Amino acid sequence: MIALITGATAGFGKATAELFASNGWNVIITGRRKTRLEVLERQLREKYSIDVLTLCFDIRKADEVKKALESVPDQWRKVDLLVNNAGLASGLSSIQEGALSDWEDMIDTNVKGLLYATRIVAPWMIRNGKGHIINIGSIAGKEVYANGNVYCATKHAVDALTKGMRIDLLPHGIRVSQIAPGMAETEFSIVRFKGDEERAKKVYLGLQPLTATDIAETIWWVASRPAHVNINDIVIMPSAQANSTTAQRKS
Ligand code: NDP
Ligand code: 8X3
Repeated sequence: MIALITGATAGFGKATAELFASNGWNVIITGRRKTRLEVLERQLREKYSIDVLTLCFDIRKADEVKKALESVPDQWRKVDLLVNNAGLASGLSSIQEGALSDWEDMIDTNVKGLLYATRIVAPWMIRNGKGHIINIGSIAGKEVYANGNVYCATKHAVDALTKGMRIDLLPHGIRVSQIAPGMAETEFSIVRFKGDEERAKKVYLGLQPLTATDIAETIWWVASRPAHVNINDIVIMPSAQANSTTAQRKS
């Protein structure tokens, strides 16, 4: 079995690559940070004796995505699972103050990047007569919160695209699922706040957030249902979080 996981250099993607590898899957891991990919490839090969293909590209760039994925040898095109995970939030600003570069980054990564990868891998799955695509959405794709405007819009787009993809790929026997997490402590907030680790830590202050492993296990569960079962959508939250704006924090 083969899983292609975008954004496998950190957080959910890395934990997912590890979990699938530990279950004997071969994995295609992608991201921009080449050294991290190489280290992960070595670790997975040594620890689990599986095969790993590393593809280093910027998912915002259609030509880079195309070049990398079209370089994939035939035996690797039998992808059973595509996890569209690469994504980010950049900044947390009102609509009147937001930076255009942040907006472009989020739209290009979370929406266009997901589309670029899907546009190439879905035809492989159609040719193989089977496949499963799991999109990583967010609670931000179900609700909108103050200053989350464009990030929330990109995740609402992932929500809509998941539903659309499910319809289009139905005749081809390809399952399409979404997992929409609430607060999870990864590099996500450090990226959102441009490397400000102190500010990032405050996001999770006084509560126990989800971990990357929680999400990897959810992805595993969704991917390992019997062939006649599709999990359309899962919203997964820390027990201390009720919705985007309501969390119970200990002082
Ligand atoms: P991390 O920041 O820990 O990981 C993000 C991953 O995405 C990295 O591997 C990064 O790789 C990759 N990525 C980002 N931009 C690009 C790019 N331009 N090209 C290629 N790869 C890219 O965050 P998470 O693991 O938390 O996030 C994973 C997904 O989950 C995202 O879609 C995020 O929106 C979503 N999510 C996160 C939540 C959270 O609270 N953490 C909650 C809900 C959803 P590299 O930098 O090496 O390119
Ligand atoms: C990440 C969760 O609440 O920061 O998608 O938008 S949130």
